[in-house]
Amino acid sequence: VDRVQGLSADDADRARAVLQGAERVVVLTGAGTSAESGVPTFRGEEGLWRSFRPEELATPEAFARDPELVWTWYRWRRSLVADCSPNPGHVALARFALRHGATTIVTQNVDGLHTRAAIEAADVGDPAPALPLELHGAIGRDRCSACGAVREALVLEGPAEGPRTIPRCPICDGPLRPDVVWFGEALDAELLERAFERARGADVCLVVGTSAVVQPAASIPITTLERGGALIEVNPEPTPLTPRATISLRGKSGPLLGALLDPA
Ligand code: BJW
Ligand code: ZN
Repeated sequence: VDRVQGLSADDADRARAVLQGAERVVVLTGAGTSAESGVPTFRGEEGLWRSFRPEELATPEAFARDPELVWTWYRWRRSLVADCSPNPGHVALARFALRHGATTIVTQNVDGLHTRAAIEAADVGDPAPALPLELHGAIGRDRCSACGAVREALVLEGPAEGPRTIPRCPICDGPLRPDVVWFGEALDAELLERAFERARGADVCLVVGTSAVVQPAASIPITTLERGGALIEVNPEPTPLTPRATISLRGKSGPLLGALLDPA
């Protein structure tokens, strides 16, 4: 297999041919896929964690120690995401998945933008083939840390700023938390198994906008490679996956995904 790095028209053409010709495609997306929608990424130049250390906020220990601080961060991010819309990258992925039967979108993102793109792209049709497996949960849902009940969050509960008590479970009065996966917490076993199963069976894994450092998600593309499939990476920066990529395209997901996935 060729290992080509750096963007040339040839690489993009080859990647397009591989994707359009593939029978089964698995797509793994990360925060970079939503960057052009205005959702900050986690790591890098303007990452969310330049001003907040991850271990201070995205862990069960942080929530136990200072739930107010953690909720303030998530409320800010919820209101931010509520003002964002799917970008051309989300739309191209959704349209491709609707058209190209055996495509599975697996996302680490919690922003719900793949789901919104799927519903918009399907119009009056069935969005199901373009709905993502959301490995790290959804920022728009609350989960009770005592009884586990999950509900859609009421985004506009009270003012965005200022001290507030943390929301309580309507069933058991336990403290609610965002329905996301923090460091040290297990991913949903059934979702994870489905993602790896699709990756094992895929002719190509398209990896978009992830730094590929958070496990176990970062191992999904390796599974496709080990089964003889191709790995195509779309990212403005190199990642730990880049040396193993069949084709590595350096650039932003919005324009690149349109070029790779839209019909001729
Ligand atoms: C663009 C772009 C543009 C910019 N276009 N691209 C094995 C080895 C080592 C460690 C571990 C291991 N297994 C587990 C661990 C520990 C840990 C881990 O991986 N740590 C590493 C960091 C070292 N993993 C876990 O703890 C996981 N749990 C687990 O394994 O549990 C085991 C267990 C089993 C049984 C019982 C109990 C436990 C859980 C991981 C949860 C991650 N959670 C977060 C927060 C979610 C909630 C929230 O959002 O608040 O998920 S962390 C954060 O990182 C978030 C993301 O989904 C995730 C990945 O980040 P992502 O998407 O890659 O974003 P960035 O910012 O890193 O990268 C953006 C990329 O976009 C960059 O590359 C840019 O260049 C690019 N880009 N603009 C395209 N326009
Ligand atoms: Zn409860």
